[in-house]
This record gives sequence, C-alpha cells and structure tokens, in this order.
Amino acid sequence: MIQRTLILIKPDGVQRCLSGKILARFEDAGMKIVGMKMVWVDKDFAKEHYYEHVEKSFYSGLEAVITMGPVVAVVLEGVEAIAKVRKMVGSTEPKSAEPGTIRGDYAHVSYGYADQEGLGIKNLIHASDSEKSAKKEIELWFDQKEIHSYKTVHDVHLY
Ligand code: IDP
Ligand code: MG
Repeated sequence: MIQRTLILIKPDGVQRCLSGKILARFEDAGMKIVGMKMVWVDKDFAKEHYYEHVEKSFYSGLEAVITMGPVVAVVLEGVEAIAKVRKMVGSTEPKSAEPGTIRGDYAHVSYGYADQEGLGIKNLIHASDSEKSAKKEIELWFDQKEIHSYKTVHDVHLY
C-alpha cells in the first residue's frame, strides 16, 4: 500500500515562492521525498505530460502556464499517497477548492475569470490522479537513478 506519486509545483507556485510551503505540507503529513529536481519544460514535453488534454479548448492556456518558467518536480512516497496527495491539493479550480487544501489556501481564481481574460488557470500544483498515471508520469519525469530509497524518522512508525 506504499505508493509513489508525482507532484509538480507549477511555474506560478515557483514564481510566487511557495515551493517550500507546499513541500512542507507533504513532509508534515509524513510523506517522503524520494526524488526532486527543477525543470523548465518545452512545448513538446508539456504535450507528453498533458497528452489527455491536448485537444481540449483550455490546452493553449495550460501549455502557456506550464512552460512559462521552471517547475519543481517531486516524487513523494507514502501510504496510499496518490489519493492523500490529491486530497491535500484540492479541486482543479482554485475558486472551488476547499480552504485547507493547497489550491484553496493559496489561490482563488475561477475558470470564468481565466476564460474571460484568455489565461490559463494558475492552480499551483499538479498531482498524479491514479496508480496508472503515477507510474507513467514518474517514468516520464525521472530516471530510475534519480529516485532514492532511504529512511526518514517517520519510518519507525510505519514498519
Ligand atoms: P488536475 O490538475 O486537478 O488533475 P486536470 O483535469 O487533469 O486537473 O487538468 C489539468 C490542468 O489543466 C489543470 O490543473 C488546470 O491547470 C487545467 N485545466 C483543467 N480544466 C480546465 C478548465 O476547464 N479550464 C481551464 N483550465 C483547465
Ligand atoms: Mg490531472
């Protein structure tokens, strides 16, 4: 039941200097960082990562946001980490995201506003949504040698 999941602190999160605060939430919850790096992706890589959305109307805005600066890419490990991380991230639209979630606490913009202004929605973070996508996304973003197995202080409570 120990899972690995990919998160990306998107360029808006990096540029707002929220990387540390966002990562601290996952560390505070006891999850382990097993891979981490900063990457500035190009349009081709963005299309690989967001292949499911390439044909959608919002894709041009999404691509503009994800390529506008570097992201912090992180592999987190923890018990049922995929669902737990998604819960901590919150709903896709910041306006709708519950307080207490990352998107709810640090962003507020609505789809309506972003569409009116012709902007991509800036919702700070990506997180894998299933075991299948976590595996695929970790393989896309990380080489095997960039992922580490080590002990944290939390492991004493897990094993
Ligand atoms: P998720 O990031 O919560 O998993 P997805 O549906 O996988 O949401 O969409 C990927 C990203 O595409 C979102 O994080 C957001 O940046 C953008 N996006 C999704 N739906 C919309 C929309 O309806 N309008 C504008 N942008 C959207
Ligand atoms: Mg998604």
